[in-house]
Formats: sequence, structure tokens, C-alpha cells
Amino acid sequence: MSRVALVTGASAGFGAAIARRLVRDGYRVIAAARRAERLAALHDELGDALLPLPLDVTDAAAVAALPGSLPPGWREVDVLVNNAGLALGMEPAYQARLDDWDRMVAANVSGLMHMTRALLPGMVERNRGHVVNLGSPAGSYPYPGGHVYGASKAFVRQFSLNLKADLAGTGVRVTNVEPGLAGGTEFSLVRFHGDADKAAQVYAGTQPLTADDVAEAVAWALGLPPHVNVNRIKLMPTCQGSGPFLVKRQ
Ligand code: NDP
Ligand code: 8X3
Repeated sequence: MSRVALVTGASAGFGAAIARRLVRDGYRVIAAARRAERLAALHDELGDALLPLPLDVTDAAAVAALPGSLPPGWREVDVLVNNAGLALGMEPAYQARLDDWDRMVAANVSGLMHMTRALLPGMVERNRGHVVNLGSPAGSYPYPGGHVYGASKAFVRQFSLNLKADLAGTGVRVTNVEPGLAGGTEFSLVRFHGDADKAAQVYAGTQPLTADDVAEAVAWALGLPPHVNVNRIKLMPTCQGSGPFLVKRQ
């Protein structure tokens, strides 16, 4: 029987690309997200190797009930890809909407934490598994308007490394994947609350990473021999780099 991977945020962007890639690589994929119709379309495309799972990762009760509520044959999850997440807003911190901050923490921090806590015990029991978290360079480098989004990804990075510390000696691996500017997803549309022009400006004149580039990185880490753990993967488009320190002069 082929191995089972659960990908959160599989209704768009990286998550959908990762689901497609893992099905192609022979996994059976549980595709989780809130928009059930998107997951149904992915099922139509990929067939019964994909199990659509309407799930809000911020629903702590639904996440806690998850391991026991999966259909027989799908309960032994070998790979958890914690991809569901979002940025909201880019105003300076003193103008940001508190509700945006709460929603980012709920999905990027609490949702990822709850998903991991729900599925990790089974992996440890079976002495086999891999948790892949979607971090970001925004978790290591500050930028104006990055406030809670970047801080949530700093949590994801350190949580990944701390999980690795607890899991050393088990057969369970942990990888934090940190992509830079990546286009062709709904990330910026969501960040700018549906403003498509503003979202398009983020990528103007660039050749950003694609969702398939990110799926490739995930597939590479998963495909290495079981004794090899890739702790972090930081990838950026060739056109991106980090900036100098900011100095405001009078
Ligand atoms: P998209 O907006 O294209 O996809 C985000 C996915 O997350 C959607 O499938 C959405 O599905 C899902 N999602 C959001 N909230 C929830 C929730 N509460 N419960 C379940 N699913 C949820 O973004 P990307 O593919 O670009 O981003 C994916 C991940 O990668 C995020 O964690 C993001 O922070 C990170 N990232 C993105 C980068 C980029 O530049 N694009 C760069 C670095 C990291 P639905 O709405 O149907 O629930
Ligand atoms: C997404 C990349 O640079 O928009 O994590 O924060 S960035």
C-alpha cells in the first residue's frame, strides 16, 4: 500500500502543487483546506489517490479529532505538510488591523501547532514519518510591514528545529521549507484583501519562484534516504536578495 501524505492548504498555491507532485511520486494524498469545491476539483483531476478533506486548521476540535476520523486505510499518515497559512496586510504595525494579526497567528502558529500535535504521536509510534513546515525568509529577515507575518514564520522555524530536537533518535524527520518571493499563488491577493492590482505589483518585473519549484524542494527532502534529515531549505528566486540595514537620515 502506498504511503499517505496530508497536505494542508491544498486548495491553492503551494499546497495544490505539492499534492499534485506527491500523487505523481506515488503517495496517496489527503488534501485539506476550507474550500471544499477546490478540493473536489483536485480530486477530479488526480483521482482516488487524493482524498479531499474539508478542514479549517484553526478549528482545534476538528483537528484534535482528525486521526480517528480519517477513513480506514488513510489513518497512518507518514508525511504531514503544514502549508496552510497566510499573510494579511502590509501597513506599519501601528496601523495594522488587530483582526489580521489574530487570524495570522490562528492559522500560521496555532493551526500548524495543533496539526502537528494531532499527527505526531502516530508517527513516533510507527517510528516513521516526516513533518514539512512552510516557513519563510520573512521569519529570519525583518521588512517593513512584515510584523506578525514574519514573527509567525520565525515561530515556524524555531518550532521545526525544536521538534527535530525531540524527534532525534526516532524515525521521524522534520524539515522547514523557506521560500522567498513566489508567484502564481493567491498569497498576495489574500494579503491585500482581494486587491488584484496591488497583488500583481508584488511580482512586476520579477521572475518569482513558482509553486512547482517549492513542490520540487519538498519532494527532494522527502525522497532522501531515511537517515538523512534536511533541517531547513531556504530558496529564493535569482532576482531576490537581502537588503542593507535601513538608516533614516534627516
Ligand atoms: P495561497 O494563498 O495560494 O494558499 C494558501 C492555502 O492555505 C490555501 O489553500 C488556503 O485554503 C489555505 N488556508 C488558509 N487558511 C486556512 C485555514 N484556516 N485552514 C485550512 N487551510 C487554510 O498561498 P501560498 O500557496 O503562496 O502559501 C502557502 C504557504 O506558504 C503559506 O503558509 C505561506 O505563508 C507560505 N509562503 C508563501 C510564500 C509566497 O510568496 N507565496 C513564500 C513563503 C512562504 P482555503 O482558503 O481553501 O482554506
Ligand atoms: C512570503 C515571502 O517576502 O512576501 O513568506 O514575506 S514574503
